[in-house]
Amino acid sequence: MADHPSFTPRDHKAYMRFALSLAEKSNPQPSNFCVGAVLVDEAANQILSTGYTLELPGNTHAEQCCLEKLSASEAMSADDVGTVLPERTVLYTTMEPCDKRASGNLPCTARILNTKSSANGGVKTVYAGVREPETFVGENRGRAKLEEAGIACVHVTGFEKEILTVATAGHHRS
Ligand code: HJL
Ligand code: ZN
Repeated sequence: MADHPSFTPRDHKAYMRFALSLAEKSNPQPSNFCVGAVLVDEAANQILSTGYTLELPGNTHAEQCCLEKLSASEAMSADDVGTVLPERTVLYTTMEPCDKRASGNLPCTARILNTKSSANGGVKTVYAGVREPETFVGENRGRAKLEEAGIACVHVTGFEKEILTVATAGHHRS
């Protein structure tokens, strides 16, 4: 497993700051947001996986990279990644998971919901740093869908300005 930094248990701001440092690694584009994400076993206080926008080949999102890197490391299909998630798995992401993608690719909300059907119940809580700006797909219903399915969504405050600056670094300014 990759070497990950360690933080005080449930220090949400420290994990969010780490997610932001990952977002900064993403190559800015005019057509998406640069986002960072961290998948954590909250009971063991262990980082399971990390990801940032366009980290994996193709048009990939931060949360998608987190899940796909973990499934790849376990030599399993991305569809089955829920089966390796511990009981208290939580996801930190600088921007709330997408529910619609201009590209038509599978949204990250659907990927997260897909983990629910596994024995341990998949991702339990999503900690997000900002709502998604309405730039590309209008209002994001991801958070509402996650909450309707029993996945808690928590806003980690204090990084909004930095997160949005990093997220929109490749956007054309008018
Ligand atoms: C989140 C990401 C990322 C976005 N959102 N939570 N994580 N890039 O890694 C949301 C935005 C989509 C556009 C374009 N961005 O990315 O709505 O080309 O980037 O599929 O809708 O869609 P594609
Ligand atoms: Zn996404």
